[in-house]
This record gives sequence, C-alpha cells and structure tokens, in this order.
Amino acid sequence: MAAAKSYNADSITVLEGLEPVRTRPGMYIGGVGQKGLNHLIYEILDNSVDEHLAGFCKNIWVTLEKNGSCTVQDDGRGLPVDLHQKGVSAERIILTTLHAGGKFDHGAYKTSGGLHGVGSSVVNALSKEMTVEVSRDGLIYRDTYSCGRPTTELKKGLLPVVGKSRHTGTKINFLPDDSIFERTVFKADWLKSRLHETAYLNPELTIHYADLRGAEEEHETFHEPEGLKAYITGLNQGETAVTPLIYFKDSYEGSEVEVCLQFVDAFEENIHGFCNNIFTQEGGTHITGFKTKFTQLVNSYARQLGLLKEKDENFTGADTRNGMTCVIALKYPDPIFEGQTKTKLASADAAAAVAAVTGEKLEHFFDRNVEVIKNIVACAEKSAKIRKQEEKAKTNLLSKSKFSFDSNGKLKVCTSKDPEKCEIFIVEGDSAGGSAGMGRNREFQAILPIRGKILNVEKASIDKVLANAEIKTMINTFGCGFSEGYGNDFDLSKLRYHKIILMTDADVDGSHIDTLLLTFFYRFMPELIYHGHVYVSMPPLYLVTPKGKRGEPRYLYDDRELSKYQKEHEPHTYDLKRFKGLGEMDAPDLWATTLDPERRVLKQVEIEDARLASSVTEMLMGSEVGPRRQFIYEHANEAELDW
Ligand code: 28G
Repeated sequence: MAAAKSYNADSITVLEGLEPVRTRPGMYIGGVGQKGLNHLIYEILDNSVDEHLAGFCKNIWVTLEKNGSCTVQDDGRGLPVDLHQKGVSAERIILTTLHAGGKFDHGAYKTSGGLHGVGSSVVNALSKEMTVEVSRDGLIYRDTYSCGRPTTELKKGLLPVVGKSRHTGTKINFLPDDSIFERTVFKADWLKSRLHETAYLNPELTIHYADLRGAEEEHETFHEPEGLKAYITGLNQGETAVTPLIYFKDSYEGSEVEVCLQFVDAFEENIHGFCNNIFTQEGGTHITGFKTKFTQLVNSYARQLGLLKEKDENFTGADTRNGMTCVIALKYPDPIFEGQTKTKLASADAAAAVAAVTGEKLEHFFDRNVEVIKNIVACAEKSAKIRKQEEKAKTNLLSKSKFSFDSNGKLKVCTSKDPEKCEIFIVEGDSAGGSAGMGRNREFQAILPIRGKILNVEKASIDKVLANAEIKTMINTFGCGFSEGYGNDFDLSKLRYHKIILMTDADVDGSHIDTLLLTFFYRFMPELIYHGHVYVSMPPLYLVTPKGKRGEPRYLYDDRELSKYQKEHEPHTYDLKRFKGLGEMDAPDLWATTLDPERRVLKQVEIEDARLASSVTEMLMGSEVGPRRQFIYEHANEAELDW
C-alpha cells in the first residue's frame, strides 16, 4: 500500500478549468458553511498524509495564521516542479487542474495513498490567495494564486527560486475566499480532533499544530506511536474496561485490515470506520463485514462454552457489541464511496477482507484468551436481557398509543390469569364501580367502571369509535382485538375473561347502556357473543325482609317476582326495599345479589339479542320514553336465567 510510485509528469493529462468549483463549491467540499471551510484544510492535509503513506513524510505542520489563512507544511519529497509536457511546471498543473474524483463529486470515489494533489486545486479555486512553496533539490520554489488563477509569471514554464534549503517538502498557505464562504474563521477544536485522529491512524507521523490567531498562541503536537490502541484507550477514557485491548492487523488480497477493540462497562457500541485514512461517517461494507463476523464468532463461542444452551436463541448483532469500542482502519486499493456525504464505503470486497481477517485473528485470540470471550458473552447477555425488557415495554407502549390502555385508570384487575375462571364486570357509574370493587372476589373478578353513555358505534366512524376511551379500554382489557369491515384482528384464543358481564341499573338508562355495549360487541366482537362470553347481570329490584323470625331476607329480581311474593305474603309480615340503582347497594349487598356466582342471576346474551340491540339503538336514542321502557321490560322478563 505504502509503496512509492515513480512520478511521471506525463501522467497528468486532464486539464480543466477551476470555474466549476467556484460555481458549485458544495459539489467539491460539501458546502460553504463552517464544515466546508474546515474541509479546505483537510483536503490539503490529506495530500501531506498521502505523502506520509508513500513513505516520505514524517512531520506535518498545520498553522492557523493571524491573518485568517492556514498553512500546511510537510517534509515529504516536495511537489514535483519539473516541466510538464505542456511546457509548464508540474506544480502549476496540479494546482490548476480539476481532477475527477473529489470526495463530494458525483463520480464518487477518492483514492488515497499514491494519488495526491487531488484536492489542492479545489482549495486553490476557493482561496483568495494561495502560496505554494516547494523545497527540492536544495532549492525553494514559490508559486502564487488568487481565486485559482496564477499570479506568478513563469520563465520558460519554470517556478521562480526564492531560496535554498537542505530539506525537502511542500508548504501551502491559503486564505479562504470570503465571497464564497459564509464565515472564514476556521474551527480550531474540529481541526484539532481531526489532527489527533490522523495521528492515531498514522502512528509514525507527527503533526505540529499551532493557532496564532488569538492573544495567546496555542501549540500542540499530535503523535501517537501506539496508534489504534492509543485511540481506543483515548475513546474509553473514564470508562471501566471489561476486556483488555484487542488488536490485530493483517493483509488480505491487496487490502490491509487493522482493528482495535475493547469492551467497557457501558451500554453503547462505539465503532469508528476508516478507509484509506478517510473517516467513513456513514459506515459501509468494511463495518458490515466486521459486524457480521463478530456476531458469528460470539454466538459460536457462546454455544461452544455452553453459555448459550441449545434452546436459547442467538444473540443479536447489537447484543454482541454491547459495550464495544472499536476502530476499523482499512487500506483498500480502489474504494468506492456512496451516501449523502460520500462517506459510506460501498466496495463489496471490503466486507470480505475485513470479515476474513477478523475471523482468523479473533479466533486465534479467543482460543488463547477464553476469559476475554466469556466477558464479551456476559456483555451480550446483559444486552439481551435489557433488549427483551425493552421489547416488552415497547409493545406495551405501542398498544398504549394505539388504544390507550385503561385510559381513565379505573380498571380493577383480578389476580388469576386463567381466562376460563376470570370474569370482568362492566359497571355503570363510579359509585357502583367502587362498591363492586370492594365487594368482588379479587381472585377472578375484574371490574371496569364506565362512565355514563358509551359511544353509539352505529353512528360513529371507525376512527371515532377507536378513539373513544371506554371502547379503547375494553378492547385492550379483553385482549382479543376486534374485527371491523374487512379487517379482522380478532383472536378469541387471546380473550382474558371468559365471562364479560354487563352490570347496569335495571332502569331505562341502564338498559340504554346495555344496548350500546351490545351494539359495540355485535359490530366489533360478534364472536364473543357467538361463543357465549357476554352476559347481562340481573341485579334485584327489591329486597324483602320478613319480620320477626319468619325467614331469611330475599332479593326479588323483577316485578313479576314481587307480585308473586305479595300474593303469598301478608303485607305486614315483611319489609320491602326497592333498589333505585346499583349505586345504592353497598359492597356486601352487591356481592350477595350480583357478584356471588352462587346467588347472582346472569342472562347469557345471544346473538339475536345483540342484533336486536343494534337495530333498536336508534329507537332508544330517541326522546320518547314510552317505547324504551317497554323494550327493556319485555326483554328482561324473557331472560334465560343462569343461576
Ligand atoms: C503541504 C501541503 C500539502 C505533497 C507530494 C509529493 C509528490 C507529489 C505531492 O506528486 C504527482 C501523481 C501520481 C505519483 C511524488 C514528489 C513523486 C515524487 C511527489 C502536499 C505522483 C504528485 N516526488 N507532496 N505530490 N503524483 N504534499 N502537501 O501536497 O503519481 S503533494
């Protein structure tokens, strides 16, 4: 990769003007904001790094100058200055030729390590002033530009010599064009972190940074001889390490794969990918190749070590990377970049290269460091556990947002989870709901109080129906979904209560509510009725208490029972109490009359009842009192009693 190529000035044949760069700067540097501005430095810097990768540059100096310009200098071979075939210095050709393959170009590839000089013409085009100094062959040459146009006159195509030097290298100073950029003040912290990153990726390189703009000069040197290991250590600063640093590097079919990773006691994964020193913000095939192989490895070791049992499902990829900090640096001959910002590696072979090297090297390492892989599996276990909890919470949340579960918070659940045993009472009114809540058998009786009139589903659109709080709560509480029109999400096997009992007052309003509820069931859950899960409770209308020692108190459920009782008993032998509503009954009363399975009267609703309810809803909604009452009593008297 780092092999030096012999320079041949003839190889530069594409000669284009720089106008396109000035008309559409965003195409070449991503934008004209702060990011694009800093990008100018990175383009120039990359050329020095390429010269380092070529094996000729050990130091790079980056200086933010007082006048707002930036100087980048390297101790490489120095840009070629000899005459190009067009009779002009090669330096001039390189700095004024727009090369295909800018990083943000739609051509969409950028090669690094061997093909430098690509970005410097772009920077030149976007700079008000640029000075290039080349030290070569004991001499210093200088060229100058303004907005990409040369301002130095060449003699016989050659650059003027401005001095002597025992060293070699290139020095470029440029002042961004303030007619192109929104702001022309470089961001120092972005630059420093980029320089540090570059130092980590190139352990034999030293970068000297200086900011001379402020009242106090700032100088910093970035040199990281430990490379990726130091990078990971830096990224993991302040965290508790769970594994040692794991490092490997190998070549594979012309690519070089270098990886360092370490697990810390955290719940994030932190993976940084680079291709040819370019940070791949949007990821890509090198990352995918690594992830796929790593997931395979962790699952396979987890099974080998018996940490995953036969019945256990595999860890997800994210599980296996729980707590991982990782840097993947790929050197790849001819990468293709895609994505919004052209920072996603698209070359398919890169995945194979990274996967192959990762598989071989990590297996070798884990075989000799079983404790390490065990710790990694422990991180995956933690993640899987939390993931499963989150999945549960999510489904709850989802169903919540769809049908806000028990939106008014009135549902009183029962403790049994056995649907066959469980009953749910839909109780009209808060006070009856309260008594029922106290009087019930908590083990198998749930209470869902509803307030007043529920929505008439015959009249409302489906979305209105599903937006209704009472209806949402019922759908959620029953657990079996609903069917409507062509959509059928109903699943009877999921029904949580095998008895759904409507408990409303034995009066007009109560019957009205029954009717509305039955209409709802009939339209949205007819199977509940077909399979006999819906009941109407028949609370007593009267309580007769014999005087003296003549007998036990008795509840009478309708007027027929009362007249029968009245015929058989002398009026002075008993006290008669008429219940005006469920709300009047206290908890023991409710238990004795309506809740206790031994004593209550339930009418099992048949589909015909529901159909009828549906068809008479409109009539019941009317203002006349007469027909309503008639309907109610007729049907109450026909009730099939379920003792
Ligand atoms: C200081 C700011 C940025 C650079 C060099 C050195 C050479 C070079 C640069 O050659 C032409 C075309 C493709 C290889 C190469 C010098 C060979 C021999 C160089 C820089 C040659 C460009 N002698 N240093 N370009 N390529 N530093 N720093 O730009 O084949 S650019």
